Amino acid sequence: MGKYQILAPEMCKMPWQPKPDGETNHVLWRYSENPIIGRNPLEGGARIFNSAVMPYKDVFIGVFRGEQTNGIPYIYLGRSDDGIHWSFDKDRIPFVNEKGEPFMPVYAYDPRLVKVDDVYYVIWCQDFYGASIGMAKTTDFVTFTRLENPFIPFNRNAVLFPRRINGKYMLLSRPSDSGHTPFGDIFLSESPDMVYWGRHRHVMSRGSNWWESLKIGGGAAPIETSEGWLLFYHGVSGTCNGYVYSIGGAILDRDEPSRVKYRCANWLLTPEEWYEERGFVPNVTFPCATLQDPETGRIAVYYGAADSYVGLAFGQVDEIIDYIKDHSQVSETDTELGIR
Ligand code: BMA
Repeated sequence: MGKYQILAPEMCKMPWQPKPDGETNHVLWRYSENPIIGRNPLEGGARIFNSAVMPYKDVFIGVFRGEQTNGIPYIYLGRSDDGIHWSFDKDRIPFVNEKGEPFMPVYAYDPRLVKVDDVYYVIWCQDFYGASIGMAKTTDFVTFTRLENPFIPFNRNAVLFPRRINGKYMLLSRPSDSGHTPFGDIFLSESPDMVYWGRHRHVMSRGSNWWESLKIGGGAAPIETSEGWLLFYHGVSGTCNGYVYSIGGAILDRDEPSRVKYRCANWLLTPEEWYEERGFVPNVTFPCATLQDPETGRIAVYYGAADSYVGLAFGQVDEIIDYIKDHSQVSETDTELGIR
């Protein structure tokens, strides 16, 4: 047993590679065979990135942002035995409405996949007369029924918690504008039924640190640990040559997750490799999912790279939490409840 416990279901197998010798600057280290998904991964799809995976039965399943060859993003279903080598359905996920009739979004990107109770929820960004959040549920990965859109425009980067807290579903989101938003902070909303959302709270604002000074947004579904909810998020810096997206880490209070207990002043991963620095949009590392094993404390982070590829990075829960705590810098707007 390690120092901190991951409070999540057991994982029978998960992708893993030990930390390379001499690795000093990273508590998240990259899989040596990255990127795990390259260009033109499916017919009619030029790039897959910013995607989310989960264990399902005895394999892995995932929802993948596929940029079609006409440039419009959509969500595709993928399956894998090992979490590394993926095969994709040829067709886009066929969303339906509650009557079972086809109900496809105009476009769909940056999907997250989270299981709460016995239901799998897909959450993404879509057009709702402006960019906002779309949601659907499935129990069998065959029928995907869309739910009411939780928020009016403009909003992005919605991330659901993997369990209810005090009986309520909890969703992080990042209110924004209609374009390549040059600002953004993370908020929390709760719902009794996944339809009506309210009791909104501020969680944390863009940081005083350079790498996350422009905007931030939720990344992977928070991981429950004995120390709090471990959140991997993205932080953006606006350089003279464009945005740079890095991966940050914070720990939220377990019962009141709008309170930030620790927030790492340093990035955990930033564009350094060719597949992160070079692509359709250079200098992007964008986390959307993790796999974690309570038994060994291993964590695998799936991230989009340069809006062109999917990368995989690994870490150990004890080392990640200690690093976040040792380099934590929290402000009053981080630690307070977040209501004014
Ligand atoms: C954000 C989102 C992400 C994308 C990133 C970098 O606004 O659109 O999908 O990875 O920009 O282009």
